[in-house]
Amino acid sequence: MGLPTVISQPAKRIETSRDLAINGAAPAFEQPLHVGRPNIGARDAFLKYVDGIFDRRWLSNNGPLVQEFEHRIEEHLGVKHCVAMCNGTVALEIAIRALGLEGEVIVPSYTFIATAHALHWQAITPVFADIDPATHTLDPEAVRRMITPRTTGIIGVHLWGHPAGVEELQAIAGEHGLRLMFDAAHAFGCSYKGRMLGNFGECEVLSFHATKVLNTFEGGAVVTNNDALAAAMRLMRNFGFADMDRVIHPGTNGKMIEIAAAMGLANLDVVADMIEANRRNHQTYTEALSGLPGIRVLGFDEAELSNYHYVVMEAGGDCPVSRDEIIRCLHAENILARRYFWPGCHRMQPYRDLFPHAGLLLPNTEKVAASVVVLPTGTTMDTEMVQRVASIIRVTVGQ
Ligand code: T4K
Repeated sequence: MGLPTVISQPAKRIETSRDLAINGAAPAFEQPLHVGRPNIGARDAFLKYVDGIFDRRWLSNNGPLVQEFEHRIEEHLGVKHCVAMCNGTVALEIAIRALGLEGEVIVPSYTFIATAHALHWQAITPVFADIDPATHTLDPEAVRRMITPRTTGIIGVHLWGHPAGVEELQAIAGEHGLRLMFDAAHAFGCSYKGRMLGNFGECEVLSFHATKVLNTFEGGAVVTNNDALAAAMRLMRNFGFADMDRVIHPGTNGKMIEIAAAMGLANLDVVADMIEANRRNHQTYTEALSGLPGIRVLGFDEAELSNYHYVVMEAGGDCPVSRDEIIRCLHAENILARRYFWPGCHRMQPYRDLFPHAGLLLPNTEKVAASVVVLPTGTTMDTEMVQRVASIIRVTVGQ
C-alpha cells in the first residue's frame, strides 16, 4: 500500500516519518521507546536484599531468597507449588520432560519461538494448530483436527495474558487421554473465571524475563498443584540430586540464582503499581486509537484480572496503510514497536523446512501475524507519551 493518504493532509503530517524523509525533521522522541522496557520496582528494597546475599555468601543452589520468592508466588497465585528456574525456556523444557511428553505435541504457531523449540530440543515434534483470531490463542476445533495416534499432549499459550481456551482444551485432553500444560509466560497476574492463571492444566510455565510484567532479570518457574510433578521438577532442575551425593534422576541445571530472586521479591512488592500503569496506558491507547479504519486494539475481559502488559494493535481490513508501513513510520519516530510473533513459528527454522506447507492449515495465524503491532507501554511510559504515540499512528493512517 502506498503513502498518499497522509501526504494529502499536510496539516497533520508534522510528526510522521514521511516528513522526516521530506524535510529531515528530528524524530518525535529523542530517546527510543522500547516494547519490553524493564519495570524496575523498589530499588532500595532490592539493594537491601543484595546486602543480605553478600552477608550470607549464599549465591545459588536453592538459597533462602529463591525459597521466599517461590512461597510468595504460590501465595500470589493460590497455587500449591512454584518451582523457580533460571528462565522460562528451561522451565518449559523441564515441565515437558516431567510430564513425559513424546511423539507429537500440539502448540500454536503464533507464539514466541521458545514454545516450539522447547519441544524440538527434546526430539518431540511440535504440531502447529491454528488460533482464534479474536483472542490470538489456540482454536480448540483446530486442535482437534491436529490430533494423531502419536499425539501425547497439548501446550496452550495464554498469549498476551489472554486465557487460552482453558476448559475446551481440558475437555479435549480428557477425551483423548492427552496431557495438558500451559505456557503462561505472558500471564502472571491474570485470572480465568476468578482463579489465577497458573492453576490450570497439569502445570503452567511462567517467564520472569527482563521484558515481562514481573521480572527477575532472567527467570522462570513452573507452577502446579501436583505434588509428584513438583517433586520431579525440583530434582530435574538440580541435576537429579536427591541429597549431597545421591543422583536419582536425569537432570540439568535449571536453578534460579539468589540475585534473580532478590529482584523478583523487590518487584513483587510493587507489581500492582506496575500493572496499574499498564492498565492506564492500555486504556489511553484504546481510546486514542478508536474509530480508525482497520485498526483494533485487543481488549481484556474486564471481569477478570489482567496484567495489560502487551498493547496489541491490529492493522488490517480497510486500514489505508499496511502494518509494515505503520512500523516503519513508528521506527522513524524512535517508537520501536514490534511485529511479535511474525511470521509465526512455522515459518522459522527448523520448522519452515520440516513443514513447508504448514501455512495452508494456519490461515488465522498467517493473517494475525501479518497485522499485529505491539506498542510500547509499562512504567517508563506516561499518559502524555502514549497519547503522542497514538496521535502519530492516527496521522500515519490518515485520520
Ligand atoms: N513463551 C512465551 C510465550 C514467551 O513470550 C517467552 C519469552 C518464553 C516462552 C520464554 O521465556 P524466557 O526464556 O525468555 O524467560 C523478548 C524476550 O527475550 C522473551 O523473554 C519474550 N518471551 C519475548 C516476547 O520478548 P525479544 O527478541 O523481543 O528481545 P529483545 O532483546 O529484542 O528485547 C525486547 C525489547 O526490550 C527491546 O526493544 C529492548 C528492550 N530491552 C530488553 C532488555 C532485555 C530493554 O530495554 N532492556 C533489557 O534489559 O524477546
